[in-house]
Amino acid sequence: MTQRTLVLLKPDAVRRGLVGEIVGRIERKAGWRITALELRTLDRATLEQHYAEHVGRPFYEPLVEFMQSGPIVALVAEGERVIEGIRTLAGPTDPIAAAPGSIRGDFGTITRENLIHASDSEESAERELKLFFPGIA
Ligand code: FUP
Repeated sequence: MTQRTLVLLKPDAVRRGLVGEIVGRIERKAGWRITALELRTLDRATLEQHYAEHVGRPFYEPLVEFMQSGPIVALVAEGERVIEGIRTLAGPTDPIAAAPGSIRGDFGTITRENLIHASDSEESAERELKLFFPGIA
């Protein structure tokens, strides 16, 4: 089943020079393709929409601040079961709980700075692709 998903390489990944490393892991999966990619700085309005489900949680404000703290890389990946697949490459939200070999497990320590966002379902992917890449969705 071919799918499309939205990936964000968060400000910590860009600051630490891990863009090539993370994009490389996505590119090396057989048959997956990156069909859009851009370095950009996010505004608050976009982040409020993106993280709407987390409004009111204690980590929400620091998360929105952190996501505006520097440029991110937004990309679209396409391929066989890519939504589930990139979530597997990323690992669980808490990088200490994430297995070595996953992106968060290999490079992260604290939950807020967990390097990567990837859509978690077909519905989220559709919504997030429209938000970040309205031209292609
Ligand atoms: P994920 O789907 O793994 O990206 O994680 P969530 O959608 O649950 O959370 C989105 C982001 O909120 C995480 F990537 C990091 C941040 N977060 C915290 O800072 N603290 C928490 O306790 C949970 C999430």
